[in-house]
Amino acid sequence: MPRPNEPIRVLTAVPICDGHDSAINTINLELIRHGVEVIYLGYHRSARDIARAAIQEDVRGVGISSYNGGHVEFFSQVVALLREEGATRIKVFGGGGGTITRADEKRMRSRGVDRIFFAGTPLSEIVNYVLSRLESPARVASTRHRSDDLRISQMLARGAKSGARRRIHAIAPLTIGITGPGGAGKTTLIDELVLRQLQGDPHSRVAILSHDPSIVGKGALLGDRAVMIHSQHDRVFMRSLATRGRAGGLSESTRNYLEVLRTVEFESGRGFDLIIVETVGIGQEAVPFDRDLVAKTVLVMSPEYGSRLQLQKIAMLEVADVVVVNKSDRPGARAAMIEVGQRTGSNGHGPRIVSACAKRHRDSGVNELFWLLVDQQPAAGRLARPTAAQRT
Ligand code: B12
Repeated sequence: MPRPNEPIRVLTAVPICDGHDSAINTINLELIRHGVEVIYLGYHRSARDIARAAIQEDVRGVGISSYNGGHVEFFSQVVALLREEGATRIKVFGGGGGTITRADEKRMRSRGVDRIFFAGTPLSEIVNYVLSRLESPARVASTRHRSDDLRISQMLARGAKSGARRRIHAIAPLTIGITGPGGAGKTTLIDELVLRQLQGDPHSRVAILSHDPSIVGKGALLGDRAVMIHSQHDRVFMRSLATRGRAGGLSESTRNYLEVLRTVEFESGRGFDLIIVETVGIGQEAVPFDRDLVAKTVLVMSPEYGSRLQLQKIAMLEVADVVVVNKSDRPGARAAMIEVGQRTGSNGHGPRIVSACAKRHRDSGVNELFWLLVDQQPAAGRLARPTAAQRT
């Protein structure tokens, strides 16, 4: 579990059927300002999604903001699910203005909720609670009912400490590195790739390491989960990582974490089939993936990169295996495909170039990318083969 001197990580969310996210957005920013790493799951989230994400993210606390009622049951359910999975030390706290009464709070506390903040609470009181009450790592109670998620989380925590080498599966998972400037649609694209993998093979497992930048001298808002839909699936393990001052798009722990994920074994005897590493939004000069870190690299761009001259400066165009020009519905997307083709064709390296619109359901460009990545792998037997519909 996390070391005491590491930044405190908390997960925050708004319950299902509730879109009141204004309060939690304010609280997130205030916590980040005080050095906390906040994994924000977004609004309209089920208790199960929240509990699973909290365990996968190895957080010390879960903060819930609830306004539309049902809070006694909802908060209690999150506590119960965490306990069921063996993660009894993750504290559940939150608020909901005047919609949570003192009487409700009593009932919630009796069911294991750690703290409720009422309307008018100064933000400093919330920050003090998180910094003092969640100061120590959330150690895991000994239970025989540990979920795969909790087991993998513990493996990652041990792996980050020791950096020890481990036995890697005979069939190594396909590891794909996905990078590109902020706003190019990396996270949405990953979610769509995950969907295709899950649909293509009903037993396959996917892991995602997703990076977001730390704010200098402060915490970080790790918000990729809030954008993802398919990656909340039971067969997906996701860990959000803050860069913690490391330049280049990845974190100090990325390599160790990847090594650990490659060794994970499930009851079926299989490991992860696909591991996806997403960098922070990168600049022109960045080449985030060492050759030995991932098997394939994908650069995701939007058509709005500026002039042809700007393309000359993008270092990843020299080394990426595939370049995705995303947002193909935008004006200029066709011209961008031609310009990127001319730019990459001239360096003799020749990455595949794919035009995609990741936000579109069943997009043929995403199908093509998935097919390209999966089919070129020696271990493709264990990866989801593209269906006929996906190949079109
Ligand atoms: C702003 C607001 C909206 C905005 C939401 C904007 C947004 N993106 O969040 C809009 C206008 C969109 C909206 C819509 C609706 N709203 Co409205 N809304 C409010 C309002 C006025 C303020 C809530 C707020 O953000 N407060 C600001 C925060 C910072 O202050 P606070 O609530 O006091 O919270 C403090 C503590 O509780 C604590 N806290 C809160 N959350 C958390 C979380 C953590 C982790 C921690 C540590 C602490 C903490 O910290 C704060 C600091 O002091 C409340 C009424 C009210 N006065 O509470 C109604 C209210 C919540 N809304 C209500 C309703 C009914 C709706 C709608 C269903 C209306 C409709 N028929 O369409 C929709 C539903 C929207 C949806 N999709 O869910 C009702 C809910 C009634 C109920 N539960 O029985 C309320 C109570 C109004 C009322 N009196 O009827 N709403």
